[in-house]
Amino acid sequence: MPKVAVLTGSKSDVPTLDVCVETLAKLGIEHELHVMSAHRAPAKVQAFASSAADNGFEVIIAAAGMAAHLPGVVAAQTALPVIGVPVAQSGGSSVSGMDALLSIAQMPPGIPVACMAVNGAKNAALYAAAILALKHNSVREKLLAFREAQSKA
Ligand code: RP5
Repeated sequence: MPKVAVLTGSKSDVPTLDVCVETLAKLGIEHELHVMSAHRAPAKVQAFASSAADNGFEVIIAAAGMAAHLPGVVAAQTALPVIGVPVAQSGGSSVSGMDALLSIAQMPPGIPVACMAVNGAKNAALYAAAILALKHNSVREKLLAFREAQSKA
């Protein structure tokens, strides 16, 4: 069974990630949600990222706001695909997520991170599913059914 890690930089980001976790669950994808800040808990991030592949994760989703370094810091320590979600909280950053968007999108050459839209947590789950679908037929079937239902709706 494929497993996805959903990481967030703060407990305050978790509500933004609800739709990501719900979508992964709908697609039958096993996942774990962990809060770990690249700035406030760097040792925890290093330990998790460097052992993620050995611990059975195949894709990592990392969400953060403001100077959103979590996706890039995670990507620097694993060869797993990392999907970044820039977070804009109401009453949070004064620049509406542009800070997090650019922090995640503007990775230097050599360490890529896929960057979703600001608060694009649902697409992060769907993109993770698309990656897993290359190898896991059960995920491919659920993803195709999701797309079909979406078109009909
Ligand atoms: C980032 O700083 C987090 O991802 C969060 O979006 C932002 C603010 O964090 P809190 O002060 O709400 O914990 O690291």
